[in-house]
Amino acid sequence: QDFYIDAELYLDTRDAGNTDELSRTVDYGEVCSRMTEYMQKNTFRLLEAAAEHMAPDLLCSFPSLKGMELRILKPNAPIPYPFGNVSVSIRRMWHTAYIALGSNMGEKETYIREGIAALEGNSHCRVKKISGLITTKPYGGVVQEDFLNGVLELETLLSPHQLLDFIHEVETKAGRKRLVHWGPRTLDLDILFYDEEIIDTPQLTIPHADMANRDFVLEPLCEIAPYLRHPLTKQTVRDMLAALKK
Ligand code: PH2
Ligand code: MG
Ligand code: MG
Repeated sequence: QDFYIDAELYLDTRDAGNTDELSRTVDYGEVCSRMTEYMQKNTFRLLEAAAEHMAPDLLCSFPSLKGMELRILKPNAPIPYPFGNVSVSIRRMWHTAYIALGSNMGEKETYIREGIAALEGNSHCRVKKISGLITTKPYGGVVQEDFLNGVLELETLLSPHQLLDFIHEVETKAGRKRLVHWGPRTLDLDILFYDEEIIDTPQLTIPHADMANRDFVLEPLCEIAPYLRHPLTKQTVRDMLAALKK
């Protein structure tokens, strides 16, 4: 079948603009070759599926791409009426998320390091920064072992709910059993922030609702992102930590 593909690429062009060097930008010819190859090698029933799979392939193959709008058009769709094209258009971006890391059972550091490795092993995730790990007293009233805590910064193509499903999978693979609410755990991964998004669904609350009361979150977060602002209170992480210490 014939397809037309229309791709709008989002990237910082300033450097290429100033230097006039092709190596400082994305070569649109290479992008076209990759898209053509992708459509020849893969088969999908739906235009939706072709777009959904091709966008991350491109965003992972060209690291300076921050996002893209991708439209796949089918000029010869089997519709018994006169028409121009049918098309599906999607916009996919790299998003920045902060994830809290916690463990208070067994080899705590190993659980956390393996959790980080699992995130790094997902092609739709890139771990950008990892805080130091700190030992903390259990918070929340349950008598249990001390925790090891940290925070990481992640770039991801996953949506917030996809990211939540993925970190649950990683927790489960670390042998996490949900027995006591706020009880002992091999590995706990909590989404703190996802861009500036505000989400409140039964499954997921972003920003993390209790962050301002948790020094074991704010301390490591302040190490890697002190001037990050809470999208609701507009406070920086640094100010949240100072307020909590008071
Ligand atoms: N996590 C909890 C409950 N209490 N206390 C510490 N110190 N660290 C944690 O990660 C932690 C906790 C529930 O997620
Ligand atoms: Mg938690
Ligand atoms: Mg959790």
